[in-house]
Amino acid sequence: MKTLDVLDRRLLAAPFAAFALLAGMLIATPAPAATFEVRAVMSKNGADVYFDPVGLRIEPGDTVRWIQVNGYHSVTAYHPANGDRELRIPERAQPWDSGMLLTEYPAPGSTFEHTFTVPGVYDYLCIPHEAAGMVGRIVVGEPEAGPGTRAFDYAPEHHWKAVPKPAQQALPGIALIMEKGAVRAHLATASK
Ligand SMILES: [Cu+2]
Repeated sequence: MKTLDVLDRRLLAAPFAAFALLAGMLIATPAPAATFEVRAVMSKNGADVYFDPVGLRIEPGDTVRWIQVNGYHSVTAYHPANGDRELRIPERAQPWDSGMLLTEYPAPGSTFEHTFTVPGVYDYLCIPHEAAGMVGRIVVGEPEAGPGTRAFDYAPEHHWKAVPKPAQQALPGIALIMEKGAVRAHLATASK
């Protein structure tokens, strides 16, 4: 146990320095990373498709696990690498695309996970249902002034594929996400 040896020597030689070192280690220790679940749902009559919660606040290092409950969906970042879509995740962040999830939960192939390390706002979509407003938003740490905070079509010179109106309207406001932590999908709480 090399670390303990070092600490022992410090404790013998300089108790106050050792105390300061230990206190510093305790303060610097980040909260353990958490995993949050988001359900990808199609209503029984097939009319409604949504992610629930549709808005989520997490901390850097946390993971989101999407679960395909009914229907067939993807979990895809708004990013030019994904079908030339508008960049709506932090510039330094890696885009992701689950591809079509193959089965319904709990069968294998029904979940997708992504770990978020760069703070900021992340918008994502379901490729088959983007036009129906199946999108979600995740705030990692503090929102910062990245692409996800900007108005839609903020860079027309790129000729990115526009975010459809129903998708724009389905994305919850950043302030609401910061306040609530998790914003439930309206359709998830509707009685049908
Ligand atoms: Cu979908």
